[in-house]
Amino acid sequence: MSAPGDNLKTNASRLWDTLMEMAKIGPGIAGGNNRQTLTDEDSEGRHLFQRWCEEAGCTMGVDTMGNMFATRAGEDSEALPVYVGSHLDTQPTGGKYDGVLGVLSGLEIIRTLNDLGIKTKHPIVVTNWTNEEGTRFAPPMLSSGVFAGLHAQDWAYDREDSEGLKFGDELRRIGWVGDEVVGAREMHAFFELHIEQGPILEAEGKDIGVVTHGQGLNWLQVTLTGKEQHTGSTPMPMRRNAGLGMAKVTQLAHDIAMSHQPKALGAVGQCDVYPNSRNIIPGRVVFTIDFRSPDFDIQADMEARLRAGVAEIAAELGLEGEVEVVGHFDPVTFNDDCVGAVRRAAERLGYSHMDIVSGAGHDACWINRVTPTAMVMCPCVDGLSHNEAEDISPEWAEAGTNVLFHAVVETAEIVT
Ligand code: HGY
Ligand code: MN
Ligand code: MN
Repeated sequence: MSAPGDNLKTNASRLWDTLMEMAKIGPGIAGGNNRQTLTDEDSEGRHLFQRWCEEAGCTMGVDTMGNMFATRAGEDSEALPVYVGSHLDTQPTGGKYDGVLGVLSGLEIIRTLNDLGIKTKHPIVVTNWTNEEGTRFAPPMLSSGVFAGLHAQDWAYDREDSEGLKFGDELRRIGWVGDEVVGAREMHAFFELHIEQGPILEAEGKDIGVVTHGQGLNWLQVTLTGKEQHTGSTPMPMRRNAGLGMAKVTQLAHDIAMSHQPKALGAVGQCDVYPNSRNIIPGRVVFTIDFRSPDFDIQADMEARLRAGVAEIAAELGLEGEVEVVGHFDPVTFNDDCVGAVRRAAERLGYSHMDIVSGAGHDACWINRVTPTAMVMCPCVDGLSHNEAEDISPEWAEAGTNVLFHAVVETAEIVT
């Protein structure tokens, strides 16, 4: 395949301005974003993205999970498109770049191809996957998971947020139920640019991460049920304290992850305590353990030990214990050819680069099941993400977008 000349670059200042425009929608309270999936702010961001894509001559398709597909036509209408994208939804205290860089860098590729009058054999499709974060509606990567056949749409539509609102109802409410059958689209390849969300690239002084693998993820939701009682007048031995159980299981999850260093991570990020009154012993707690590992066996061991530990702690404290898997995917190996295109692009463009395993989950982890897929990563300051202070340099955004541009265009095949 003809590789783009090393002089082919995207327009870094236009990309940066576009990122800053999108960041104005669903602003956080500390400089980041709160544009959670299926909120009015999400819809506003979608409309802005659609307007920009249509101004760039793309046609927009939307499927029944709200996934957005902006197509730039190719010269060969029979050729399957090369897809490029990520997600526009953010965490409640998210940054301006997590996901958003991957969508808007795809738009920048279209704009650059238009500027340069370059035609490609394969169409190119810029994609926004609905509900990558999974924070409002678990699991993460929900809609790319439905697209890749991992989840049924009906099951996804029934997912509820903490207020009991259903995914399908909220998608209808914001007016983004598309008419395309989800998963019907066929792809030639998929590429995703994403900030690393960890400290490795910055610490190693590398501008580009060539992502060869992705960690596996396991979200275990634990429900412990004891008895609401007066905190002041109930003798200690008589208590069935679900809050104490949560503390013990939280420590257990940490200890299990520490026993598999450096190939495991574990934490509790979300918990609900009922009735959450200062002078009532918690009668029920619901909390989620986020386990990660690049190793299948470690992932399985962590879940087994956690389940056994919950049973022991529940018995010790007189609680009922329940563990439900609310998010899961196995460790991922990305496609060699696509990874090679990313690596060649970094070399051709002269960017410092290294192979890396993605710590975070991404839509690419699911799309890799249905088409050859690879990811490009750029550093983020102090490795910080899922925090409003998430930050990247314009130079890192530029490097990541240029590498993505070359990998996508090489795969889409320039037609001279
Ligand atoms: O949880 C994740 O890894 C992703 O950021 N949703
Ligand atoms: Mn993300
Ligand atoms: Mn994220």
